[in-house]
Amino acid sequence: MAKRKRIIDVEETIDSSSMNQRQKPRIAMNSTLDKFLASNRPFRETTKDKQDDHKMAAVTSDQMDKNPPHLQQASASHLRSPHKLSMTDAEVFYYSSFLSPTSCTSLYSTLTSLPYWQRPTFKIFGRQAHAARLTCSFSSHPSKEYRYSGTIAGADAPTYPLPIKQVKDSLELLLHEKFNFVLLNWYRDGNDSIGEHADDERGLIPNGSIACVSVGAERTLVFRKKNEKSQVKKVILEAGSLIVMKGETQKFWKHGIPKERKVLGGRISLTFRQLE
Ligand SMILES: O=C(O)CCC(=O)C(=O)O
Repeated sequence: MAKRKRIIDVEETIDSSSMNQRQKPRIAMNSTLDKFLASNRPFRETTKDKQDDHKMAAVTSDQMDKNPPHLQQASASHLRSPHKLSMTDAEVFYYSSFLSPTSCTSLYSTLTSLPYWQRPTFKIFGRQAHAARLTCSFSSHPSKEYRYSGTIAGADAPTYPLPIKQVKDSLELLLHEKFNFVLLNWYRDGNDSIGEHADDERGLIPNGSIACVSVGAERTLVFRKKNEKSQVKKVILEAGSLIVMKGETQKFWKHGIPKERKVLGGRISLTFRQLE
């Protein structure tokens, strides 16, 4: 009998049963900013006969650019004082409400309609393996590629789709840093995940920042110290949150999103990077 080629999910490295001890940074929401953001018109208003966003046809970048979501540039004072996670040899900052709930909902819906999503395939120990999530990516330099985990991510479109460009602009304004690449991860439900890894690939600016914006369902980000595996830090990434990893964080820590089978909803992360 012919041997069937086994396609495996590569990224199931963390035991999600250890997830009950959640450590959630507590940061007060800025209601003024939130009200302001919430008052903005959502990108795609659902009409009565189109209630289910998931059934809507994919929109093109062109359509999207004509109707961008209104994301307020992050300038409120509370965004200037994020929560610094207590981790040795790391600089990780958490902003709980970078985007308002309304902006999150519309952005999530917009992003799921992008036509670029695919499930990357890796080769691990000679076997083909699918990533346990969907990805797409965009860059300020369309010819540049980002190589990670044995795969190559290039720009899926010549320019950033406008909603993503708006998030990037807001981030850059807030952080006083520039990003030239974004990798989007779509975890369709709690079965999707990313294994523990450090974003320390060649091609990234050494000790550059990585800024990750979350929309959709809450998921747990697990940090594990490389040389002391029992040192673990878990952070619940709320919808609309921003987490920024800076400095030598990638040198000393790995991070990943484990499977959490109780999570039924989807989540998308936009991970902005600095390529050389
Ligand atoms: O989805 C996330 O929050 C983490 C994504 C991540 O670790 C990565 O893209 O390298």
